[in-house]
Amino acid sequence: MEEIQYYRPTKAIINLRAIQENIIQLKKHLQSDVQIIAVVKANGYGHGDIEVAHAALKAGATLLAVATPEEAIHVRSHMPNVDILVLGASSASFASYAAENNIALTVFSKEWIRQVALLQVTNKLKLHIKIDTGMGRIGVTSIEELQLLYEAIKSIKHMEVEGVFTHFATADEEDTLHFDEQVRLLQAMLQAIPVKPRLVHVANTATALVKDKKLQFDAIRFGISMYGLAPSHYVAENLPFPLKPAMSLETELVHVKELKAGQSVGYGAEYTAEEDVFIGTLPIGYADGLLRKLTGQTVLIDGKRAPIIGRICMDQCMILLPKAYTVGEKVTLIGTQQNVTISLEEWANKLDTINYEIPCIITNRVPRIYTS
Ligand code: PMH
Repeated sequence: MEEIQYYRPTKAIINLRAIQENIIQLKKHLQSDVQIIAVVKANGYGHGDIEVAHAALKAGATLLAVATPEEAIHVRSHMPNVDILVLGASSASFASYAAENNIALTVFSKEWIRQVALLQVTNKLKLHIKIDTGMGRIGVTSIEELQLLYEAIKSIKHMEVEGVFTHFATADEEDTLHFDEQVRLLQAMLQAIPVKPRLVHVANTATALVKDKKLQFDAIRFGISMYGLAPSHYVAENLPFPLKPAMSLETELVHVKELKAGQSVGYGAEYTAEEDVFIGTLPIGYADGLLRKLTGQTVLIDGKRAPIIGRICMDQCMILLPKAYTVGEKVTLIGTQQNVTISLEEWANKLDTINYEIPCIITNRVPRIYTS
């Protein structure tokens, strides 16, 4: 493949080896024969769906999960043979493409089955029935609804119930009240299906890592911790193996200047130097995902923390330097320099959100560079 030349030093480095090691460790933790579904939706949680998918399959994952038909089409266009499951709702009109291209779809409505039946799809359409046991998002909510849906699917020749699944709302929390109720409902619902489908999968990362191993069923859907991040503080404290974060975010100083006491920086002239200081300009801004609320967040330069000062611009921001560094000096926004680490969690705390959101907000303008 032709190497793309980048003329701006801002890049997200994705360590594919870390992704593979997270999967290899997970595999050791799983009961034998439990398959790993690599969740590569949302462009692989911002890490790059295709590259992550290849790495995950090499490390032992057997199936890919995406959220939307468009994501499935994208993966299929690069990977002709892998099994793909769309976890979200697909419009009935996608069924023909899905059947022709071996893409399994999530189903939770009899009406949807009726609409697809009218299309007279001739290839086999693989379906995974979604049961809503307490997430309240998509899925059948009663045994009766489940049985009617199952019968509707069975009545159509080219449709196959390949899987059945549910999703837990609180698997990453210490309190198990809601979780236990979901498990109870799940068991009752599973018993109502006459023939067990090939793939029962209910576990997300948190369930797979810290819950009863029986809930691993036939496959687990491995998302956040494949990327080396823990789903919550609670899970982080109870991990069965250490995780390796895959993404770091780097750039370089593109400009360095001395600011005299009283001079200011950026829109709104919000930062004013109290003494003579050195200021560095970084070629990264809110259009790259460095949200304006990250003012005050530190970055690493020469192994030291330096704060982002003033308002973050669309494409650039300024940092307060500990001394006069030269243009081209490496700056790490997420990652490690000389044993000092800025984690995605640190950004998440600053933005009052969860680590899941951080790699997703790093926009497409930031090239993903892969290392292994
Ligand atoms: N399965 C489904 C249906 C999901 O929606 C998700 C994550 C996963 C598996 C993977 O979960 P994990 O990353 O915790 O392992 N979905 C979402 C979501 O919709 N918002 O945040 C995470």
